[in-house]
Amino acid sequence: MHASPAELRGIVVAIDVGDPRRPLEPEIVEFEALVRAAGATVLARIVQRRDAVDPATLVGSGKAREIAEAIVQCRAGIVLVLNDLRPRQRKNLERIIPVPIVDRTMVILDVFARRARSREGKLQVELAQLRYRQSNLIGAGADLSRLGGGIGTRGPGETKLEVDRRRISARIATLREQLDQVRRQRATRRSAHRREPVVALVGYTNAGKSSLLNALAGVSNTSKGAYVADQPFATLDPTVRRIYLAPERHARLVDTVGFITDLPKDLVAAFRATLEELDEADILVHVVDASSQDRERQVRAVDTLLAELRIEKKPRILALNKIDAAPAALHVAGAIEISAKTGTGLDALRYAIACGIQLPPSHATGGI
Ligand SMILES: Nc1nc2c(ncn2[C@@H]2O[C@H](COP(=O)(O)OP(=O)(O)OP(=O)(O)O)[C@@H](O)[C@H]2O)c(=O)[nH]1
Ligand SMILES: [Mg+2]
Repeated sequence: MHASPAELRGIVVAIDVGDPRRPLEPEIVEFEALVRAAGATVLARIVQRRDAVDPATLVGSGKAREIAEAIVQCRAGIVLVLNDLRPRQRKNLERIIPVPIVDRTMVILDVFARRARSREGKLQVELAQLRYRQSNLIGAGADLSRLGGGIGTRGPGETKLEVDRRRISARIATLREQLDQVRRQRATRRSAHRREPVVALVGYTNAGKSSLLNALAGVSNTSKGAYVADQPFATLDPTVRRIYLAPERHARLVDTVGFITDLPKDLVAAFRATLEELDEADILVHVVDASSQDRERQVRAVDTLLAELRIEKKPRILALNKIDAAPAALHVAGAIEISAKTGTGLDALRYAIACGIQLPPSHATGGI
């Protein structure tokens, strides 16, 4: 981390267009969690209520000056904008606001960059970051984890930008080749395993997918288990475990990257191969954080993404997780109530999975 502490102290800015179908509060709370996961502190929140975003400066120009003053007062080093910024808006805002300005997509890309562990994960994140920079005319070297080097590297000269652009295109081509290679290797590995049914966990980030994987596989969260944490995008790389369903019946359970509302399209494109693991699944288990007040919005976001990935027609089980912490009155028809933490409902879930995947009779009879 090259940034000085002041640069990681941020002010969160959002436009509220007052859309009753999309209240701002859950989105801004989620954004602040992303900002923290990216390593910055939120010093203040500035929300502007207006009918539409300003095409030139996103917020009104008076508001932009107010933000500039707040930066001086709080000694903040970065502005984090919930709304997506167009290149022109960023440029105009940078004339008024004296610190780097980043939008939600950049924050999500940065969280992914911090979490990537596998070679494929790292390649995918870098590809997504470069594609985003390319389409937003942001110079190379602008990423949140190198804030000192200048996220929003305010206006490198034309020539520098040209050089950056050529460098970015060349690097994108290399990354694509390397990813293709990793993917071919994975496809070969996968076909070698292709006997047992595949069950994929899908769900909003932080819903408890990795905890459920560990619980069903009978490993603890701390030791050999998949990484569990109370933060968005703890998991980036697919993890597979063999799980027991019933006597003589096992399945391969896949845990993968969580979803979020408006997952940046460059990320979806870069993570297509990881998400393609879901294509292989015989059944999906949609894990919902039943304890979250935001659960309905989260369920809708997952449904939307499943449709975008064209896997919405796969057999699917709705699992209401964290039922130990959920309101007592919560009941959803057809859903299975579970707790990865206490083990509640896990037998019912195994049973539902076993029924849902309908193995051939030789497997299903329990080995008579
Ligand atoms: N109370 C309660 N907390 C849970 C339960 N399952 C998971 N959690 C907590 O929820 C948080 C997120 O759990 P993870 O398993 O990392 O969630 P995930 O869906 O894999 O999240 P990402 O990988 O970030 O998308 C952790 O703090 C868990 O301890 C549960 O059944 N009850
Ligand atoms: Mg996880």
